[in-house]
Amino acid sequence: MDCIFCKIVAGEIPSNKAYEDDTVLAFYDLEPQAPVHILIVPKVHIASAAEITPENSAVIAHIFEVAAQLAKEKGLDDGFRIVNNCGEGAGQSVKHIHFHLMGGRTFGWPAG
Ligand code: DGP
Repeated sequence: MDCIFCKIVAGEIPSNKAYEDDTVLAFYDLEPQAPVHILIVPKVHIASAAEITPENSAVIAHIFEVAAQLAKEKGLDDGFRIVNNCGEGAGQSVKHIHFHLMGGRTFGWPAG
């Protein structure tokens, strides 16, 4: 499958890892939008948040546990943002579900 994040998970494309276990990989975003900007992905290929089902949602819950743990480890005590872009219209450029964990600055709402 021609999926860049599957290749990162497989180690075929290098990444700067922040966390890894049996089901999840977290690595630093190539184009950081905040002082801390980590992508958290399931190792299994799920194309987008629109593909979450009762059968695969356990790993999504686990991703949020990993996000909380990483936020603590990275000292994001003033707050952090978790973003998922779902679909091209929402700005999803890589079709392997991923959650942006961003912190170290203040954020606007709904954008910025
Ligand atoms: P999104 O636009 O939500 O699909 O976010 C995709 C993010 O993935 C974007 O912030 C840039 C990042 N990205 C794309 N290719 C690579 C890569 O090869 N390595 C890393 N570390 N990040 C990548």
